[in-house]
Amino acid sequence: MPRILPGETDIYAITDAGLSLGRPLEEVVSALMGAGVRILQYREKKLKSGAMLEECRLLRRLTREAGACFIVNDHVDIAMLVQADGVHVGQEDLPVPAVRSLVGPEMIIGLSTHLPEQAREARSLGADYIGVGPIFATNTKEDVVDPVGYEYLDWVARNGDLPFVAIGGIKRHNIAEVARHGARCCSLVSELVGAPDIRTRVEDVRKAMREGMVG
Ligand code: 3NM
Repeated sequence: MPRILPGETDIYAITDAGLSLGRPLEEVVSALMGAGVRILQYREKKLKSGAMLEECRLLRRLTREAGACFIVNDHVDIAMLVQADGVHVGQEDLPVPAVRSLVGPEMIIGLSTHLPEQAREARSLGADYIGVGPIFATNTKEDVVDPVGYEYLDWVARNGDLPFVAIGGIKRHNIAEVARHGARCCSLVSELVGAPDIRTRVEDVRKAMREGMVG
């Protein structure tokens, strides 16, 4: 199973049923896989555990067929049950060392960070990569901290010692700038799952990101 980390690929997609224009999860994720997205995170807040488990089983199959990395948000138990490639936790979730003791050495652990102190701490805690955000304001995540802007991203790009993914309010129109500030992997939720034509949107986002990487 692929152990793909941010930095090894450009786009990191995250699911959100509420933003997917009423389309079934399978359709949304198949489109993302068809567009060549190589990391997919399952992030659903409103379902019961049993329903989440079923959805994760489906996504495990789709990502495996596509050779993509599959990460489950928050739910360590579900990640283990479906043999996901990784689990992603936030600062308020189960601490990374506790997650590591459950999942073993192989599973990828991602940690959301919002401050240099948190980024500095992440490696010693045992995280494999960090989320850096929210770069811009976003309505997608409840209880999100204030946008960190480019200041924190610049700091991580210069001083960070782990692979990182920029997240929060990233769109076609601003992703080139995010890349110019050092991001080599960006996570987008509403901009991808909310697109009427997901495949074309991924292509547009990639193209814009590459412009920022050379510019
Ligand atoms: N985590 P959109 S921001 C899931 O800063 C998530 O850690 C964030 O959604 C963080 O691309 C965020 O629609 C939501 O703005 C990003």
